[in-house]
Amino acid sequence: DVLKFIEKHKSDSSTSLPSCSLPFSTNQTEDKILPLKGLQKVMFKTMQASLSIPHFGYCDEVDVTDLTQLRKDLKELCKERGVKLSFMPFFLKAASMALLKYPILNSTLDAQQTNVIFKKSHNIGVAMDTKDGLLVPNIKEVQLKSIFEICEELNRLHELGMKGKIGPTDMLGTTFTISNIGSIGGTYAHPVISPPQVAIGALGKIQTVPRYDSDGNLVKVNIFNVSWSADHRIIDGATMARFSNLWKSHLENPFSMILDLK
Ligand code: CAO
Repeated sequence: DVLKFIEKHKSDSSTSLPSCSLPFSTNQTEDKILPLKGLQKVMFKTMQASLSIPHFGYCDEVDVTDLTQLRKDLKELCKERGVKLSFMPFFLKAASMALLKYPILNSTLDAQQTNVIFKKSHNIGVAMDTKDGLLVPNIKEVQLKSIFEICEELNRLHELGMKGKIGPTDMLGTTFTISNIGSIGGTYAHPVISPPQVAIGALGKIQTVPRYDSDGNLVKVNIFNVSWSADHRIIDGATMARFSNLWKSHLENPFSMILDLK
């Protein structure tokens, strides 16, 4: 479907703005009917297919106070090397490191739904709000990439997305997805799994809030909320929670990631 869409899309300029983003004026006198096409049609079909998956939801709060400082320190270095460092490369690398320990979250069900295929590559999809609407290109082999390489790849995809030029190679073979809806706003989400993947995480907005530290002192921290959805037919809640705990601990103690960075 994605391939067909991309082919059609090249010659179909009417898909350049998704109809869910079209503004209406207050003096609109009639209902407006727009056919579902292009990306929206693909989204309709994929999301329809995801209805057959029993979603298990799991949410938590992640303290990124130290990561905020680390990113600030590294941002200039990345700028000197020509790339913009956001939080995403850390979120993606931490996910890949946790997937190595809990590979069932990076698996797919075969077409007959009788075998679980543990994927060797961590091709992590990044939900992107692009010129054409929602697209989910992936960063390939995240398990083999440095944070800088992930950052470069994310910059490349983001630039293509802004120009409406993401191609099929960047869209195919996704094994796990992260949706950073927090860059737009919001706290919690209920992300929808895109089959044949079995898990997805949605990240909320990073906010500065008061919390108690381990000594009972009120401190100012930067937190965001994560909402995971997993396919409960093959992933149990405890596995999801353990994966999330590991991912969270990498982000809350970003220096600990260095030990296992490839
Ligand atoms: N909370 C607060 N700030 C955030 C944030 C969050 N969760 N995520 C990113 N930011 C910040 C970034 O750090 C950056 O700050 P600076 O300008 O100070 O560097 C700024 O917001 C802009 O970030 P960005 O959007 O350019 O880059 P990114 O790598 O963080 O995110 C992308 C890239 C593609 C994920 C994002 O642009 C996007 O499209 N998000 C929407 C995803 C979406 O639509 N999900 C829903 C899918 S289901 O329909």
